[in-house]
Amino acid sequence: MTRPTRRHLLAALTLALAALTPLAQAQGKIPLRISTPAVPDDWHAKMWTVFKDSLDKSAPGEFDVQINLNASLFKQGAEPAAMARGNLELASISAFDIAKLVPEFSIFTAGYIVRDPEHQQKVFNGPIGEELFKLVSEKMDVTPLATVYLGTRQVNLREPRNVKTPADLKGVKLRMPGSKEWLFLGEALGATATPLAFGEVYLGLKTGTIDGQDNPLPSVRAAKFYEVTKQIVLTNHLVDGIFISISNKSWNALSAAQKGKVKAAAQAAAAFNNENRLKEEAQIVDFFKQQGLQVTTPDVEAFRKAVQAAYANSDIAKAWPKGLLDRINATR
Ligand code: KDO
Repeated sequence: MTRPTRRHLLAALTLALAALTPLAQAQGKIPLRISTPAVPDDWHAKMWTVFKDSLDKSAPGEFDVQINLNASLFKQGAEPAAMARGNLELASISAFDIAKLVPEFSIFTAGYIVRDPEHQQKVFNGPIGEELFKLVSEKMDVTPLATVYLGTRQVNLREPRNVKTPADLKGVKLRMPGSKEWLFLGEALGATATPLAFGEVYLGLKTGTIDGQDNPLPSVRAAKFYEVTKQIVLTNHLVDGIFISISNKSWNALSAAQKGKVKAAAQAAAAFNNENRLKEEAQIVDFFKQQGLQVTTPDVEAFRKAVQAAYANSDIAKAWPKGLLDRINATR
């Protein structure tokens, strides 16, 4: 065997160093492809521009942030699989997306569990969030970076109806996104849950293939559902959250400094969304009234009782870790 020359050693060293350097970085900018079903005028769509601007400032020339709105890159709910396959780097995934692979997380798909936006931030930014996000990383191969307040979900009907209790929603074809946990929530509200992707809801309401839908009010405005509905029932049934998450493949390829910058950008984006959405929610009812919609208040306690009873007796709740509900309730 010949002795390795200085040149051989140098070449081997260069190769070893290249293996340690994130591949995309060696080739130029690191691509960060984002896919979301959000419509451009909604806060959780606009927040991605905040994310991009933040990274352009903290890491100029390092990342190529590509924002794809309106589910134009991947259809709603398909993002986690795309991230696991390496076709997508970032998305804002819902508790419902997570529950499919991490059943423990389904507790956050249940109505009337999280009390308000502040409670939501405390739960996810504390030990409960830490434990559950660890499970998410292990089981889904994505890392949650920030908790985004999507808003408090309300029922929105095509034709006005006197709705006081869940019994008053009997027979109403209420559109829900398409998964078992979403449909369970719709049924728990007393309606007949009908699965449909977000992008098809406007037409469904217009043509009458559905009688109503549920969403946070800023999204009802941004997606213009108020143009094709006549009533909002303030059920306050779900303080909804989505989680800015990055695929572990891209996360693990970043340097510690890059990780810090990407996480800070995600948190700035979430803060932008949360602040603006809360502000809008505080005064949005007037907007709908001006548009001619009836905004009514049901017997929220009757809804809470019925929904909580439906979950307590469900298979969904069997996956909730022992004591988690008490810990969530005790979080102040
Ligand atoms: C919806 O389809 O009703 C929903 O609100 C579900 C959320 O998890 C999220 O996907 C959201 O749509 C989209 O981002 C569009 O706002």
